[in-house]
Amino acid sequence: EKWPRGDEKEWRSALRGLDTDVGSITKSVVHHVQTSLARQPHNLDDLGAYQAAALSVRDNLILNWNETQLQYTRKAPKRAYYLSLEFLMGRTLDNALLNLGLKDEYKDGIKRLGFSIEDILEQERDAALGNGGLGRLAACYLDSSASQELPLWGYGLRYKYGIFQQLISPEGNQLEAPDPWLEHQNPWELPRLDVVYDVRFYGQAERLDGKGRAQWTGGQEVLAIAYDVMIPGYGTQTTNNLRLWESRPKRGFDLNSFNAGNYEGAVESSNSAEAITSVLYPNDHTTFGKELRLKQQYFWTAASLADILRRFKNLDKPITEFPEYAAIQLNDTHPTLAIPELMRVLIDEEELDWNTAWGIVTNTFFYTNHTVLPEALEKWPVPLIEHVLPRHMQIIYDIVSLRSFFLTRTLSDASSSRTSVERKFPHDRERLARMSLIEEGQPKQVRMAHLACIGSRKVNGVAELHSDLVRTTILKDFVEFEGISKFGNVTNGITPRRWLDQCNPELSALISKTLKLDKTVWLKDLTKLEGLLPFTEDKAFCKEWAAIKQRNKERLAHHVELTLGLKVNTNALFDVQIKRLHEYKRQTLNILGVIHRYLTLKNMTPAKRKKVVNRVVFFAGKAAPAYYIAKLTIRLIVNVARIINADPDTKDHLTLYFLPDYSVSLAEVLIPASNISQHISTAGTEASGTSNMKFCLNGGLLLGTVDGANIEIAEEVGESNVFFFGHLTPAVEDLRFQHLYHPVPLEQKCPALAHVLNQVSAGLFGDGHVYEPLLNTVRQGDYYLLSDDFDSYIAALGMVDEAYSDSEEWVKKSIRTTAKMGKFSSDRAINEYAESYWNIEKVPVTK
Ligand code: GL7
Repeated sequence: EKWPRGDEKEWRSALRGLDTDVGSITKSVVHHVQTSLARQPHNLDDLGAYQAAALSVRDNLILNWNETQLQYTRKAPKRAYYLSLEFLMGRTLDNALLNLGLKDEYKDGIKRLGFSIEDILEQERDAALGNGGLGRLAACYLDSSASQELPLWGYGLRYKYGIFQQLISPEGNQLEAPDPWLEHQNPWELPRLDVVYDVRFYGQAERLDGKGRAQWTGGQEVLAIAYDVMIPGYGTQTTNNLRLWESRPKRGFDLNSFNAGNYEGAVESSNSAEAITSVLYPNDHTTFGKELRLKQQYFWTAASLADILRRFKNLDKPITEFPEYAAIQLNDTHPTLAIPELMRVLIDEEELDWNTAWGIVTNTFFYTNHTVLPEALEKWPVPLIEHVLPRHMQIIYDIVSLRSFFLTRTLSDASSSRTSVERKFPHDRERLARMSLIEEGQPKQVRMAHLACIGSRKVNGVAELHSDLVRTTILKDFVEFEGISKFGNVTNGITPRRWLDQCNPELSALISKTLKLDKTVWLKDLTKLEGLLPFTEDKAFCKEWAAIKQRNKERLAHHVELTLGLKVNTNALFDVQIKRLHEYKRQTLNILGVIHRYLTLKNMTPAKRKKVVNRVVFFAGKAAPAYYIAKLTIRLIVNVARIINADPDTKDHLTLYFLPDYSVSLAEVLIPASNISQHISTAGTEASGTSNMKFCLNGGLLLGTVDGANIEIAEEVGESNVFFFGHLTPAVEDLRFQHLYHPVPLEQKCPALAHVLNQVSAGLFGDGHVYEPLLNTVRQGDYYLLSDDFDSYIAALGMVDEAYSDSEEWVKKSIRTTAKMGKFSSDRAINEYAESYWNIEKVPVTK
């Protein structure tokens, strides 16, 4: 077909970029005020100004997005797809301005219209489509993919309600309120009403022949509608795509029921279809086997695969070349149904034979494991899958029956070098049972990690220690079966754009000035920060470094005063622990340590107290709504704060805050303000952690256990700049064994901890009875080893005090820490995935 339609000259003169001088920007903002918002200058508030500014910025993103997608289509490179149930994006406007390089222009333009950019940025609601680290990691990877010019798309769900809003009752209980984040229009998404797929649930699957083919019919059909979110790269024109699916009823109305006078029945199908993408499950590290969650997982993987396959088919290549054009990353086991789903499409629709199909599948998928905690390893009851996805259960059984439980590394290998587990380990029945996709029991369950593992080309963990644990514990048998080379490591990373430049602009400016480098250089080659090392000897620089930290502390104090009405002492060490509430993360250890400090201070004379380092402790984080012990920990923190902050003897020396409703935006205020942050999980439980990286990048020191990425951070910054404590991973199992079979009374084992627990029981912080279930987790069994690590924890806190007292040396430690954080850029991580896993290359996009 002829292009363009109409007069080519007309098109050419009209098809050009937008002007981005300040004058044009004000014009464009006002244009959106008038047309998109239909509002008047005289009644325009900050929210309206934000929306108009966002729409104006979006115009720029769309043009880059169009150009990028055109290049991808023209050049037809291999692409990567990141399937994640969670994308914890936070706010977009500030990031878009930074990445487009238009921050100053918009600041001036907005000012000319009588608004301040800071106030406008505050109007934006967080896009909180995630629980914690796993979801935020996905967001950082999107930023890095576009910044590194890599052809990557994200696929997720467009939840109507993100992670719940956390409220704290006067008694200190967490309450959950919905997060209707789409209530005000979302300017950052483009509905693609033409990109629609049918997704089937339930019904019957009938086998057609001996070749494993079947026909799946009946049941319920639901529509998946695409919404695209533009992901701009920093300093590139590349603008990648995050495609989020919304569920809609296929027939908005069942006319038969309607005619029969059953109005409620007629709208019912629409209710249940829409429920699929209604709400993000708020559980972190736990799975519940709920039907709706299974439907979410299938709905999203089926729509995403259909979309990826349709794009591939436009290339007119034989289907066997699919893995040369698409690499699909499974972010944890949540999208594992993509494996049987691709088998279904290849066998039932493309009519391939089983081995060819399995060869394509095992060369397309990659699986990242994000945790070894048993309660987080997904298992789905066989009867549930049979009911909701009958065809997929057949395929899983076919895989189990060793049809394809083979080593098939490359397509050409598929027939030649196949080895079944049975053939490789004859007569080892226990091993077969351990490795099976189906766990025996009432009911039988499908082990999703096993399915993800055997269906993928490669598997990786998210930090060195964690990847070792994956290889030696949960997937050990698979390493022995398939060979070690399939099992790698990609240590997590964070984007320095959001987590340094945006959240800590003063520090960013100081770094640029000192390195004599434009930030566009070092923000994309973070190892350049090493150039700061010589400046630890530069007094003026150190002074400026410390002054910026101080101003960030004041900014946080200001925020607490605005939101909670409380005055924070900024003349103290700021100690921060912010993350999901979980027993393994041991916020309980922290609060018991605070109580210990309080009791110690109470016992001192005023003169002696004055010599102690003043400390302000911040906590923030959400507990899963059904996680009783975690909620009790919040309650204890809030009530300890209530008592301690009001005690005239100690309140100048020790105060404590629980900041409600932790979010990406709150992290952006907290992280730059910290002197020390706590990452104190029981050794071997925190796969990586990523906030540890964010704090250190902002010159906050780390107090932690020898766990996850803490270890690699210490390797980089030097052990003398971190505060390590606690038992090591290899000791954990033995200690747990001792707790069970040779328990030592707590009074004897750790008198200091026993005393603290007794004070809580005795009612020092309100009704002690309330806390018994929490205290008993320590007194009985102590699975997370608080009693083993308490003394060394308190000693480490003492070392922090001592180091902080030497303020000059402390600043040097802070600078050295930032300087050595280059490794933890998500640019490094995404390039590792691109090269060693997906085999994709950069696609530069130029105007
Ligand atoms: C997590 C890990 O707990 C966390 O340590 C890691 O940094 C993160 C990203 O890899 O993934 N695993 C997990 O199940 N959740 C995580 O945050 C929810």
